[in-house]
Amino acid sequence: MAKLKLTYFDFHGGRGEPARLALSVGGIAFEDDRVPLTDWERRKADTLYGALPVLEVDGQTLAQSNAINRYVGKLTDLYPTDPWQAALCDEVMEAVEDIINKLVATFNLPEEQKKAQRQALAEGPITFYLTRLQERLEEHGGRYFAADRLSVADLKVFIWIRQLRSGVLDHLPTDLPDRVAPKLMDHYERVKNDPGVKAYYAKRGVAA
Ligand SMILES: N[C@@H](CCC(=O)N[C@@H](CS)C(=O)NCC(=O)O)C(=O)O
Repeated sequence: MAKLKLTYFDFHGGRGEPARLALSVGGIAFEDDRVPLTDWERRKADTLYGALPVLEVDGQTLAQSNAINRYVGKLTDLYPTDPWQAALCDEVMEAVEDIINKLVATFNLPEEQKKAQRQALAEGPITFYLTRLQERLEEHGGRYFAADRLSVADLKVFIWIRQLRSGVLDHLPTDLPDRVAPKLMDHYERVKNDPGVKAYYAKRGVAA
């Protein structure tokens, strides 16, 4: 088995968390390199595109979160082998990237502007993406986003919704997913109660 090192920030969530979670759920050993935010400026120049996550595989580097998710999904049997189901899995992961990018654009705004833009995002694009993801879930059987079984797409949606509900993003109502996408919340609970997901959070001493 290749030697894996996954580097990402030292918090529970974000673009690197699905791969960390997938490797843990799949029982694949990896070096979990968690970068404190205070070290980032020093380490940024050493990364391929000046951003995290990055995955090292036997000393070779892979960047871009969804490329990493697909790769670790294949290692852990959390990525569909059927080409169409794999494409559905990809679609959902890219959709989550789109909405994450809209949120990231608010991170460094002055407080009043951030508040206004986040409120507008909550009423517009976030509600829209939650609704559309819920529709896609239902179109594909209602349990999982692809191949009727857990995949990296489910983990990525779960982690995004976990972040929305956590309150770490100021000015976003934490009950928004529950209000606008109840069936997506059933999916959230399904993923949260997966034994591998539960074990991951229990080991880190945080609520799933
Ligand atoms: N398209 C990239 C985006 C990576 C990215 O922007 N990562 C953020 C953390 S989620 C980052 O490294 N931010 C710090 C910086 O840009 O200096 C991916 O999907 O991996």
